[in-house]
Amino acid sequence: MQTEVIFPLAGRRVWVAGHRGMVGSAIARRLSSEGCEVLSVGRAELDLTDQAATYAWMAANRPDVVFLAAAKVGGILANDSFPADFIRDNLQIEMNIIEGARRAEVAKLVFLGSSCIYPKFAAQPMTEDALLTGSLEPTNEWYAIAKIAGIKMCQAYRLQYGCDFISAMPTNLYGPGDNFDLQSSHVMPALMRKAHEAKLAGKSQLVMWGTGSPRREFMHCDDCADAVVHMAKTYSDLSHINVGTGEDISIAELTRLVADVVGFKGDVVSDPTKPDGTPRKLLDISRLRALGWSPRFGLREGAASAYQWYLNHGANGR
Ligand code: GFB
Repeated sequence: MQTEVIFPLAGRRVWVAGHRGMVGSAIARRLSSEGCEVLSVGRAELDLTDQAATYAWMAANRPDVVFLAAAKVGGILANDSFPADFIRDNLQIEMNIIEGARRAEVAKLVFLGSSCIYPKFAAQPMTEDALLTGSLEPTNEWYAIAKIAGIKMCQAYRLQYGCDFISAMPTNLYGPGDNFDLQSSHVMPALMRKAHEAKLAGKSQLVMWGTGSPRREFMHCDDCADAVVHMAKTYSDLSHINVGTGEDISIAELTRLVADVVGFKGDVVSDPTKPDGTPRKLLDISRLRALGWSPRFGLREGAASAYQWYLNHGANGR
């Protein structure tokens, strides 16, 4: 089903806030085929937690469209270890860019959140209506509250000012440009790096955090970028939209899949001192599918392409 394009991007000035991150760089790549001008600004030039500087940059550069992919992100250990950093930095970035977009008369803003906004024990798969119906997962409730605030800001700005600001809630993402630092990263890049280093070192064990029983949904960042660009062109309403693949896997099964992709033949051992987090985070993507979008990447194919990127760029590649 081909949905009507209500907001063409051709000829527009499009700012990807967070363009150097995994999702932001994927969105910038995806926009190259839209006939628009892609704007970007590095951290050295603009600190997005600085309100005055952010307003001034937006007033001077007048983007027509903003993809708000800039955020302080991290895996379960980073979120659990630095709650103040995650809630403060993300609230500041969102408030500065969303209010800055109103002041600069931005025609369309797409705010990117995360599937951790939903209650820890939400019914699975999680629909957009599950938001705020139960308590959050303690290891990342700080980040989750910041992202829920971003959704609410976009809704409030639509109601009070008529701003066409929409929200996309991606599931766990992976792919080129990911963070491979073993302390701050998410599970997919962490397992990939650990399996790779164990293979090279001839080690017989690969350490998996937690019990391995939690289930997660993994979406390639290029699929996510394609989905949020599609949303920018076809969606304008109050509700946020889930962005995922509609399929999940246990962490134990993921560990075996990554070991296989990497070619690590040893044993997997669990580290019970690390948290499991939410038992399951599978998104219902019916609303995204109703917009005429469906995922392209299969998990094994996506993991293999992410591993190839890691081999070409190393742990600190960008
Ligand atoms: O990807 P992850 O850090 O984030 O952890 P969440 C997912 C699951 O993988 C947890 C397990 O059960 C981890 O215990 N895991 C196993 C590992 N081995 C590892 C490892 O080596 N590293 C990591 N990091 N995990 C995040 C939120 O939750 O999801 C963020 O904290 C964000 O705010 C992100 O929302 C999308 O999926 O548990």
